[in-house]
Amino acid sequence: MLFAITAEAPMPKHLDDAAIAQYRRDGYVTPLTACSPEQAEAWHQHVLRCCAEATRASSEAGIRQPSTRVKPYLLFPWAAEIVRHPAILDAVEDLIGPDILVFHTTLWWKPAHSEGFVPWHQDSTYFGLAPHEHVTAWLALTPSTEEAGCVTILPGSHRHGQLPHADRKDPRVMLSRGQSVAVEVEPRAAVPIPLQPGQFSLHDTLALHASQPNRAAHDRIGLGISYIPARVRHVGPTRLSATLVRGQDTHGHFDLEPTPRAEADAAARAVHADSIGRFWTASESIPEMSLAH
Ligand SMILES: O=C(O)CCC(=O)C(=O)O
Repeated sequence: MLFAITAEAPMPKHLDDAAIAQYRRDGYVTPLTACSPEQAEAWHQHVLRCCAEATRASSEAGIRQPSTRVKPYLLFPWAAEIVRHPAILDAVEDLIGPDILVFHTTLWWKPAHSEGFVPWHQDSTYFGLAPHEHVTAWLALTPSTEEAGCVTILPGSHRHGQLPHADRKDPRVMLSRGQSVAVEVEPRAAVPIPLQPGQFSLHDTLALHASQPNRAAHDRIGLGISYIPARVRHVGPTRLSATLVRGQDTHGHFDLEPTPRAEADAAARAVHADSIGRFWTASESIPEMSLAH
């Protein structure tokens, strides 16, 4: 008797087939659970302890993104734990496979009753990565409701490919250069992504998304974590760094970053400064990247 040998798709670890199909079709999937509300609250307290002072000082100086809110997983062991959380990595693995790097992370902090907002944009615009397989996980540490200005997404927009972006000179824009997609977006087609603390969403790097000001009485705080499969490379001349969080890196497209051993100690600060320094250097050589987050 002859047997046909077929390669079976691996069993999903977190997402079911319907969720994977939704991600491929709509460019996002939500809500998913990473951890308990108590764990999210513990991380929230670390954010307040480690990042509040820099956030206040930067906001007074007109800096949109203080450095402790960019790649915090290189400075703080608690943030290194978040980006390695098994429930998040299981879901990401279901989409991009088992060899996973963290390329970037932004702590998105919208104070209560504040005017800051995020215009429609695609993450792909400012990362200079190819192919476009990067997945953003957005993890809520406080309630991210419509009133609090949760992330809103345009379903299916990832299928239009890379769209042109332009700088937007509006001080309320929370992206570092005020970048915004240069096409009209029909707001009625947009879908809000409310999340409770400990829940996360996943969106495709080409999916158009935005968020409104925080009209709620509480700060809206979450982390946008950029995961890439190890096969993805940076297209510019600058050699960038990234963190291997699962599997193996047999491609060597990035210098691998170490895990912080102590909170913002000298070694962690040096690694962090080197990593974000390279990122800004790279952004000067790639026109799209110059619109960096
Ligand atoms: O947190 C927000 O409001 C925006 C998040 C975002 O643009 C992202 O995670 O890519």
